[in-house]
Amino acid sequence: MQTTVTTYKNILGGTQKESASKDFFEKYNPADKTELLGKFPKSNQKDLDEAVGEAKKAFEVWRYTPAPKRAEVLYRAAQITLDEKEELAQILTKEAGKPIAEARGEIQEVIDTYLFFAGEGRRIYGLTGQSELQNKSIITIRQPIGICGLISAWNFPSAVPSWKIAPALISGNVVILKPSKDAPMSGYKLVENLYKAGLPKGCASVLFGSGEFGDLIVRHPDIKVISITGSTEVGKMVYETCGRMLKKCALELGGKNAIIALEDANQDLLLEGVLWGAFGTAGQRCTSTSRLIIQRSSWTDSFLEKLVSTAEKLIVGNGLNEKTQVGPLITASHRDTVHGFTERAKKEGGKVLCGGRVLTGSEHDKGNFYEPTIITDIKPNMELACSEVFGPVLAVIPVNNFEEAINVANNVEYGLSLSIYTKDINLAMQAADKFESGIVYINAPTIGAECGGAAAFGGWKNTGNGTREGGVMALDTYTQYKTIYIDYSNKLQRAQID
Ligand code: UN1
Repeated sequence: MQTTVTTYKNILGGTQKESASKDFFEKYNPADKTELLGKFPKSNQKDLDEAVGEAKKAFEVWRYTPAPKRAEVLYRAAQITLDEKEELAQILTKEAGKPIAEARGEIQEVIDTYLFFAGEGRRIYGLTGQSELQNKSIITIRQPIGICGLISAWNFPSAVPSWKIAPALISGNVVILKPSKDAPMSGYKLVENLYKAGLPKGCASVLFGSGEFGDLIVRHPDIKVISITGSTEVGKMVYETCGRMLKKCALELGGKNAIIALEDANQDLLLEGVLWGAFGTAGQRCTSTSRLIIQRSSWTDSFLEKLVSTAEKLIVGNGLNEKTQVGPLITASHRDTVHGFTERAKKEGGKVLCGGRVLTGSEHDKGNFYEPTIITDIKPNMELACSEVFGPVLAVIPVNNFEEAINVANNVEYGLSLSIYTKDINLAMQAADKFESGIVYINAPTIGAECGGAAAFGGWKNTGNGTREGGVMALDTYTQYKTIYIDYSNKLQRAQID
């Protein structure tokens, strides 16, 4: 029985503030629709203008704070996040539904992200080069851009905002975060903890709202950088607006990721990898494995049987239960969308090996649960082979050989994460070369990207616009170059002009 419901405020420039709209939206637990998790403000233009005003003032201080000092805030935030890891993981599971072990992993990702970008505070390297003239130097430095509008998705409501916040702040920018209305609390906690860690007032705001409010952020003339994780459809609209306004824009959009299983694959490893890639987070990752492209071989049938029998045993339920392996889908309407894909796949000739139904009965009636689903005999041009489902539905596409497997893997509009299971190093490396994707895995599933150093995260084709989160490359979104010529010849020198 629900007793008290928390009514949240925005964090506007460092202090809690009600929205000028005085209006709210409600957020329920996807595993238990009777549990109202909180009421959140529906922010409007007035709130945004106020947050921008605070951000502008803060930027003038933060941009001139030495980056190693800025880093200290991230180090402290990492420690606070570690101290509160369990509490934050519980909040995450309640709002996004993912099993608690996955939620703990996601909070660890926040910690790792803060630690990595704090380290960058002692680097943020530019470049020095050679001048065409004597007694002249050229150095190029990176400088912050200003106010960054960060719009995040519900499926990674802690890690993904941290991928945006950390590189933005370490580079000297200030941020306004709009968490997804379907998982608003984790983003709020992130910013709250940054303030606990000593972030100067105004450097970060959290404004709650829906997609329409996100659009106000994208259109605000004083917000100079937009980073959004969401659907390809929304990303295209955002990019159009940013294009017109000449804003920097980072897009992390849809995926249709695949594992290729060659006939020499280690079957035990493959089995685990496919199950985790397809059904981890109930398939609600932009990196989820939604296609298994399997080379026809003597073991294909027995492997699929084993895959099915293991998938059928996965425990689907409330993520707070330590035994749960697959949580709910985020909303009932999203579950209906997922179910629509399986229904249409059946009509197109797909053969359902397991799942394909909305889960009902006892605990399952309370939430948006869907059976882990495996559908085989999917042809490369069918809807299930091409469209992003964002749910626990795996399309099995049998192929005859390596070349066909590569062609099928690339035969989609998206290009986020592709994987190959083989013991043949030559074929593994040829696949890595030919895959049309930003991320490649060899003998590991398509999920589980890291955030540090070389681990650039992002996709090719309709998955994005070429920007990257994670890795040092993330700094490209949040910095602009400035080239400084120093002429110490004491005379007017002219470079070659003919
Ligand atoms: C996402 O689904 O938007 O690689 C990000 C992974 C996670 C990130 C997914 N670390 O699966």
